[in-house]
Amino acid sequence: EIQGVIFDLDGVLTETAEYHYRGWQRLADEEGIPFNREANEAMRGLSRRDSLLLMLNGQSRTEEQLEEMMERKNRYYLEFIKDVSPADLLPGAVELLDELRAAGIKVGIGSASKNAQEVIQRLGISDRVDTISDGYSVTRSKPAPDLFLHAAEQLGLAPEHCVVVEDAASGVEAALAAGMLAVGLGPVERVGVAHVVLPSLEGVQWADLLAKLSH
Ligand code: B16
Ligand code: MG
Repeated sequence: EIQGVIFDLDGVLTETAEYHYRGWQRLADEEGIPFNREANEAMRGLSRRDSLLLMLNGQSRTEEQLEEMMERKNRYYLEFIKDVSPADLLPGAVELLDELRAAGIKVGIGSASKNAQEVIQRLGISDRVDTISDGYSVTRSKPAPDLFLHAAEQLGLAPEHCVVVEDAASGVEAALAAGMLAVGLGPVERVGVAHVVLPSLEGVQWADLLAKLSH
């Protein structure tokens, strides 16, 4: 029986995934590191540090240089999210959050981002979620299950009673490792190992989703 739904943030409730991409692209251009949208796909859901290490592709940098590059990318990202507002919620997101609330299903956020609190506040959905687990909550990031286990614990629910909604391969992997049901948003090449795959949350109704998850 499903008692809670844990949402990823970037790429699920809002399209900040695009801003992460632009931040990394700018950093890569400045550093003369080859990078493009396709390379960015592999970074979806990964922590800031893991994303940078992937981008560097084995090139060595001192810890100080890594810190500086992460900070620079984050500055670009913060610039992009300055204007985030409720209008930036993806289609279907608020409707589903409200439906879950009405159905007595608990709602958590499980985001690898250290900027999750700010984004959630800007989106105006703070009062629609019961708990937020973010980049500060655990040390091992996705694909480790820790972030979603943290969210489930905050909700007071056993993992098997939770569903995770994710747009990233690393996130779906984390959900499965946590022993939770997974809904993947996006192409099957990316999220195909999830129990249910949907293009987005647009038009998604809880009763339909629940039926699909129960198969
Ligand atoms: P920050 P999510 C993730 O958020 C993003 O998908 C990923 O692109 C980003 O690198 C990561 O957060 C860390 O974000 O640099 O803001 O701490 O998808 O788990 O909500
Ligand atoms: Mg995501």
